[in-house]
Amino acid sequence: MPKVHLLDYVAGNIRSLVNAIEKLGYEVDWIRSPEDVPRAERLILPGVGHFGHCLSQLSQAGYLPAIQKHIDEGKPFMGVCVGLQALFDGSAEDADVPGLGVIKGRLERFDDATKSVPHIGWNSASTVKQSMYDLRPDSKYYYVHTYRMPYIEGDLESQGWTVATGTYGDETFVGAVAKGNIYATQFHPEKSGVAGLRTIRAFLNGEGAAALGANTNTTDSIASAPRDGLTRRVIACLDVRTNDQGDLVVTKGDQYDVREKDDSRNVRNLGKPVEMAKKYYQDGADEVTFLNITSFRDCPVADLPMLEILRQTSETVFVPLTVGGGIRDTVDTDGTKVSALEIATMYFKSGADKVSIGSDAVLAAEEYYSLGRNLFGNTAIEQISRAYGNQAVVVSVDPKRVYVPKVDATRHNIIETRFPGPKGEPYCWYACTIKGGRETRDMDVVELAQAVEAMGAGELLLNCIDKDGSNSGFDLELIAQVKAAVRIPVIASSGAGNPGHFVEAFDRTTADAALGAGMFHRGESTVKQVKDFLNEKGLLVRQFEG
Ligand code: 1PR
Repeated sequence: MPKVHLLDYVAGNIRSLVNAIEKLGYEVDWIRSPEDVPRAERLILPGVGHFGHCLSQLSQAGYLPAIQKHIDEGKPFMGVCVGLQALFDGSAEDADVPGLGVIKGRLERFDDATKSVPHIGWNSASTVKQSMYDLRPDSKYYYVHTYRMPYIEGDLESQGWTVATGTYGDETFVGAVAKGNIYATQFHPEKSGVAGLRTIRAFLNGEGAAALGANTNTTDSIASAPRDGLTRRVIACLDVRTNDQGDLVVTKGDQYDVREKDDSRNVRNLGKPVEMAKKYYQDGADEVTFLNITSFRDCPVADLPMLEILRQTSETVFVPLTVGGGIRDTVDTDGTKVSALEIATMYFKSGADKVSIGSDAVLAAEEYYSLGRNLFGNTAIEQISRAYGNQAVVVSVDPKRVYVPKVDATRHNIIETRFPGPKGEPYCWYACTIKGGRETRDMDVVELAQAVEAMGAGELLLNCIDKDGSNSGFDLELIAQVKAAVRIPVIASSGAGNPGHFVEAFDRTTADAALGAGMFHRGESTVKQVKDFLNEKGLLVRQFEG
């Protein structure tokens, strides 16, 4: 099997990259010291997390001269995400740490005045009438980043680079660059489905470099490329737990009750997690989320069944995988303390791209406010986002409505609702819950959202207990309240019953993504039908490439 060398320089969730390379028939060999670099024929520099952290690690370990030499010798080199950013002079993310300086320019932060940051989701990598590693104008690629290289027409081209761009809001940025033996992508090709595998293949087999710059029929100029190429994300969610027979099943509740309504009160069994995730990927899901809703309390941490589910799923599903449930400091069955960061690391090594934190986030937010909004770096959110980047940390929120008769009836952030309470109350606030909705806390959803954003969460998965399993549509009032409170992306969840509900979420709120569970599991609509309907209504979606 032909080999490709991957630089293993920093803790990162790069299992997916390995899986993608192996899927293409190549063997991964690890570079674990600068002395190993000269034996690499093709070298990939993956990168997740913080620019300064990655570059400092590379520099301290003595990698930078070795990488530079590899590049100077004309051997194939590919950088992914921070691996692309590393090629530039530097980044505003850490102004004190220099990049490799192979490309002139500095990265800047996306402007979050009118859009969510990080930029998360499927966007274009468009080139101007030029072939570039099999990137295609109609394909979409998965990006997740806060800093970007602004695209100035002609600038990089005048230095001999071929450039592919994406556009987010009114900002056009560098999505990929290539010259000679160098290819680098801001997006994650290993998470970009078939389109991503295609571009990795073009790097590995040398055809991308050979054809670089050849004439194609793509866009005339970047200015004429479609504006704002970010698609509406559709996420399939699988709630996983053991049933009464001890089997691991996908289940789905109504208002978080996952047992049958008949006398049996069995846990609803809707299918097998790995099979269902694969089906949703093939239907065009933009992401798949697994929530371990019982946390498998009596099992040694290293044997968590979710780890095996992730390992198997990530071998065939090349879109981002999120895993949630039980991510908190804990004590193992043998009495050993295990930190939330260690649990997250195990998940990342098994193929997860993001972890989702529920109960622990609420408790951490309570502490944040009780300590006068000060942070000490010790919460699970802070630790995991520091090590893996904000984009790797999702906070899953399980709020439920509390109705009040008048504006000053509570200290909480209220809304005036179009759906009054049982006694006609015209206002409500959303109380955060923990332990799968079993315990309600004196914290509202706005307080939680703002606290976890301050801690470094990269995204919110906004469930709603009142709506869960109802098939009656998302709680648009809740989504609007949370979106107005934070800058990070918000995933609308709970209540989806038909494709029209997804259109509503995107048309009537600024939700960044929308998630469905029961309607997909029960076969009422497929992910494809949802995306086709969004497309019909003029909302940009990623078309699945088989
Ligand atoms: O608290 O960090 O251990 O995380 C536990 C995780 O498990 C949380 O993300 C919490 O939301 C989830 N969870 C706990 N109990 C349940 C339950 O159902 N009994 N599931 C549960 C939450 C909610 C959604 C669901 C949407 C869409 N599931 O993810 O998929 O509501 O459903 P629908 O489209 O069918 O309406 P921790």
